[in-house]
Amino acid sequence: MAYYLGIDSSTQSMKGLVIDPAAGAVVGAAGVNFTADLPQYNCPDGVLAHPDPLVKHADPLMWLAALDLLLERLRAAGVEMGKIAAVGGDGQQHGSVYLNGRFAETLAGLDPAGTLAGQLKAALARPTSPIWMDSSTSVECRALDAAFGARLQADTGSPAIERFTGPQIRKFAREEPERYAQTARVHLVSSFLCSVLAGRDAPIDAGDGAGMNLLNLRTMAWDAAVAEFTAPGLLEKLPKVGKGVAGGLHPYFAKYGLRAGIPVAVWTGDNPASLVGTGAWGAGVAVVSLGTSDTFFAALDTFRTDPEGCGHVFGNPAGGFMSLACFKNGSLARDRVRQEAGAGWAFFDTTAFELTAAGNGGRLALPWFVPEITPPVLEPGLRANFDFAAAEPAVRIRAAVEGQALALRSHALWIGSFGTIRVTGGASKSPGIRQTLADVFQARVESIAVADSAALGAAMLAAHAEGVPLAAMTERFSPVTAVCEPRAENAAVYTALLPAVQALEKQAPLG
Ligand code: XUL
Repeated sequence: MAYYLGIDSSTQSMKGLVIDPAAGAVVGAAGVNFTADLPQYNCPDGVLAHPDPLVKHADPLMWLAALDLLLERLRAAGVEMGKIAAVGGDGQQHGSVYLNGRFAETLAGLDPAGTLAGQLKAALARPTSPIWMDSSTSVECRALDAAFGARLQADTGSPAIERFTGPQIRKFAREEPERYAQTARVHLVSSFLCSVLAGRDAPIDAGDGAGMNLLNLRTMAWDAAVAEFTAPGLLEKLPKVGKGVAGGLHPYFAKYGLRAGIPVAVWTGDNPASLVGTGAWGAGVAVVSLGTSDTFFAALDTFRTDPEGCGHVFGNPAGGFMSLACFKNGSLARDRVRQEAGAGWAFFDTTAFELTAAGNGGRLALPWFVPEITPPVLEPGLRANFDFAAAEPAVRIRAAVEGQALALRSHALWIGSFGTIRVTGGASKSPGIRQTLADVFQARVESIAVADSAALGAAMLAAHAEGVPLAAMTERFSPVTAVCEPRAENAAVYTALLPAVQALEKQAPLG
C-alpha cells in the first residue's frame, strides 16, 4: 500500500514519520537532534549564541544538513522509501530564510553527488535565520501599531508580535539594507524546506503565513500596504500563498530511495500540523498541550479575532481557521509549585485533589515564574488571592492548577465552547489536572497517545493531498486512550471563579 512521509522541522530537532493509512500503521520514524547530531553548526537546542538575550537566530544550513541526515536515517532504518507516494511537512512557525537571486537556479540544478547545505550556501542572502524565540523587534512592532492600529489584528489575525516574521523582516531591512537588497526571496522555515524538496519555489500556506503579520486572512493574499510598510519592495520578495501540491520531488532525493516526481505537499506551521495530528481539525474540539509552555488551540468555525489580542488566528490546513494561545508558565511552573510545597508527583497529581474541594474555597494562584505571554505580563512572580506561603501544600497545588485551568478558559471564551478537549504533553497524564480541566470547561477530556503530533499531521496532510480522507486517518492514528467526564455539580463553582482569575491577572506578584 502507499506510504506517506511527514517531516517536522521543529526548534531542537527534525523528525520524520512514515504512515500507511490503509493499514492504520506508522511504518517508520527517525529523528535528528541538532545539539547531538549536528554540533558543527553551533546551535545547541537549535539556537545560535548571541550576546543580546532577545536575539534568537539559527543557521539555516543546519536545517538542510538535518534533512539530508533524516532521509538517510529513514532509509538506513529499513523503511521502504520507494513505497512513499507523497511527502508533506511543517516547520517551527515565524522563522525566516533569506535567499538571493541564485536560489531558483541552484534548486533546479541540485546535484546528488553533493549535499544540500554545500550547494545552497551560496544562495543565502543572510547567513542566519531569526526564529520564533526572538523578541528583539519591539521597535518594529510599535511602528506597525502606529501605522495600522487595530486593522493589523482585524485583517492578519494578530496584533504586531515580536516573533512574527513581518517585524523581523522590517528589522533586517533597516539594520542590513545591503543584504536586504540582495534578498530575492524571503521564505518561512516551512516553505524553504518544501522548496528544496520540490526543487522550485514553494508557496506559503495560510496556516504558517498567518504567523507573519503580513497575510490578509480576509482576502487570503499578502496585504500590499502592510508589506510595503514592513520593508520596501517586500511584496515581490514573498512567495505565492497556496495550498495543495508544491511540485514533484526533485531527482536529488532519489539517492535516499525516494521516487523522483512524487507530490510534495505544501508545508505548514508546526501548530497547524499538530491541529491535524491531534484530530482537532473539526469544530467543537480543542487541544490543550501541557508542555514546557502550555498551548491551547482549536479550529475556528468563522474568522474572528481575540478582542484582548492574546490569541492568534492561523489558517487550518483542513480548511477555515484555527486559534492558538500560548501560556509561557506551563510544566516548569507546576514543577516549581510542587517542589516548593515539598510534594512528590503522586501527591501533586492525585492526593492534593482528594484533600481539597473543587473551587478551593475561592483560593486561586497564577504561578508566573517567568514573564507571561497570555496575557502579556513582563513582571514575573506568583500571584495569589490568599496567603500562599502559609497555606497547606494541597491548597497551594489546587490553587495553581485551577488558576491555570481558569486562565485557559478565560482566554478561550472568544473562540467558543467545546464539548471535547484533547490533552497531550507530559502533564496530561495527571488525573488531578485532567479532572480540573474537565470541570472548569465542563467538557469531556480525552487523552490521546500521539507522540509527534506535528510530524503525524504533516504525513496525514501529504496523504490528504492525494485524496485520503482526514477523518478516517484521525480515527486510526489519533485514538483516544482515556476519558475524563466533567462533573456537572462543579460547573457553577468554576463559572463563579472566572472574574476572580481575571482580577488576579491584573494583580502584582506576591512579595
Ligand atoms: C507559535 C510559536 C511556536 C512555534 C514553535 O506562535 O511561536 O509554537 O511555532 O513551535
